[in-house]
Amino acid sequence: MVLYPIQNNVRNKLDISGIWDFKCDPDWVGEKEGWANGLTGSRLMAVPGSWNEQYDDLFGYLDLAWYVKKVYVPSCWQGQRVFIRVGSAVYLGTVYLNGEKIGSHEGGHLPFAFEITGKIKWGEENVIAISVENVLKPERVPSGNMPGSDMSMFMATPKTTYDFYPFSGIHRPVVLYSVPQTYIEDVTVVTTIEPEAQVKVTVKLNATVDEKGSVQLTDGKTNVRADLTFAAGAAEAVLTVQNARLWSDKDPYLYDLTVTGAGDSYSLKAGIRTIAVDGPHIMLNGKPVKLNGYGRHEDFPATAKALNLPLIVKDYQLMKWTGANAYRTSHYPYSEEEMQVADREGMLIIDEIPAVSLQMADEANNPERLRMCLQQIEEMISRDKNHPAVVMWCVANEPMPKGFAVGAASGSDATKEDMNRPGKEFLDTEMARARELDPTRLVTIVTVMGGPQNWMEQADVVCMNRYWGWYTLGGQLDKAREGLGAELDQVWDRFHKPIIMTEFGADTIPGYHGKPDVMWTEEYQAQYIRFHMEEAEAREFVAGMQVWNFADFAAVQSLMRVGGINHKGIFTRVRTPKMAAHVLREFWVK
Ligand code: GCB
Repeated sequence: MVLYPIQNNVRNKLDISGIWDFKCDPDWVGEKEGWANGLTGSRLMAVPGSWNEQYDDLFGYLDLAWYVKKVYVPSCWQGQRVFIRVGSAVYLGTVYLNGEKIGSHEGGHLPFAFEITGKIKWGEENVIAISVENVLKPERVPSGNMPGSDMSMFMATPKTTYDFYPFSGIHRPVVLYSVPQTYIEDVTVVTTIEPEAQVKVTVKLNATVDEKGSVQLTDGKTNVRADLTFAAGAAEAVLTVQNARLWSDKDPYLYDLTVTGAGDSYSLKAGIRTIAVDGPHIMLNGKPVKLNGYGRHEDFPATAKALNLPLIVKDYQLMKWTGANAYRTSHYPYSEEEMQVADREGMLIIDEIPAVSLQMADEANNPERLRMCLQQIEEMISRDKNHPAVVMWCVANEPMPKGFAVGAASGSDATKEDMNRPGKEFLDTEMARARELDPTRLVTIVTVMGGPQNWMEQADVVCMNRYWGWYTLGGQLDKAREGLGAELDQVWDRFHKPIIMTEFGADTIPGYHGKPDVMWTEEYQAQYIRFHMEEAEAREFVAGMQVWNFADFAAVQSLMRVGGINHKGIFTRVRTPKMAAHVLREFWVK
């Protein structure tokens, strides 16, 4: 059901995004008053879009709202099963058809679909309503409105525990799609390259039937085909590809894979590649690769967190101009459309669930949060498992330890580690689940500066967010450089695993200059980036440098964030380069 909907000669797809009717429901009366049948006193709202950036009076609105649209379902779809699918609704979305509640989904940034076959009115308009609510709550992932949050000093309003604006609404397309009565529910593609390139395809039907089918891989020159014999709805085939052209960041070569069975057909792109670690290296197709690039956000004026196709193309152009070959989907899975672009353009993706800055000391809420994280891990992996671009699953960004202090150096001391055992259990459970679901990729968590080091023990790659020269030793670049070097060496000595610096950055107001190069100037950011790159180049075990952030982005309003913006971007929010972009080019465009 999570398979990306496609149009082919069997399946149908109708994108019903556009301008919808919209109304806020701060008193939660909509369901009782039948708003699912239509809204009175509504206003226009773009879907996809975040409501907060479309109207100023909705900027701070983080509550319940309704979207309504009337649509025909084409009568030629009769006889097929019809679904409604929402690409992302932050945080909780509930779908209604012709006034009847169909289903709800919790957790933003991941798709959900509900079958509506028996409920459609053929030959007339159907009323589709989607209510979305984004109340910040301590037990949610990510969390908000924490009583006495450790971070409250930084985060003024709204009360997130994380450093980006909690944009709300339907952020990705809403589509109707249809499939045959018996249909292909899931396809899993796993590739190996030794001793010969093989593509293993596992297919699941929605019904436990015995059927016949086939799988075909082609690039126009090579054609490999195998029969599929479904037993109780499941089948598997292994295709051996002679003289395979492998997928990599430098040559993102894709084949077309088509699966047929039980009268259904589904196609996707497949790249043949392997990913592993070996000592200090991350190995792509058996060769060391560095994951250089950025932490990013889905963020832009007016569109906020919504799918913005021209922006994706533009951002890829700019990332490539700086020489980047990788990024992390900080701090939530990005759109499916963007993951398709990553496959085609050869970006190496660290794919992250929305578990950003969970406060591990708040043990009362951890069981509920863990349940949500495990759901998000399952949904992310089932959505993205067939993208060759995705090489690593990240199951937490900066989980916050007990006794966390800003500016503290990374601690290896036993007391800190002991005190933080419940947090470690939480994170180990997440990593184990990700590995169980997908043993073919790397698994990691991203740690905060000053956190307990043993939290990183189970990660395949040590991913560290460090702010030497910003939150620690700000304005003292020489000392910061020493601190960074010493910490990198110590972490390597302890774990002997590849290290990626998944964040390092300095807030920089575009056009703000200074000599001497003081904090917030473009010169300071350029020097800060330069020393990090030099320290990394001197160490083989640094397997990637990912600057925080690719572009300035909307944060919450606080004393730390000028104009409500996190200014650590290498590009501004509207994508003009700062001086530091040229420094990155020196290191990455070779
Ligand atoms: C971090 C967080 C990121 C913030 C960044 C900052 O460590 O992971 O979400 O935006 O620091 O700029 O403070």
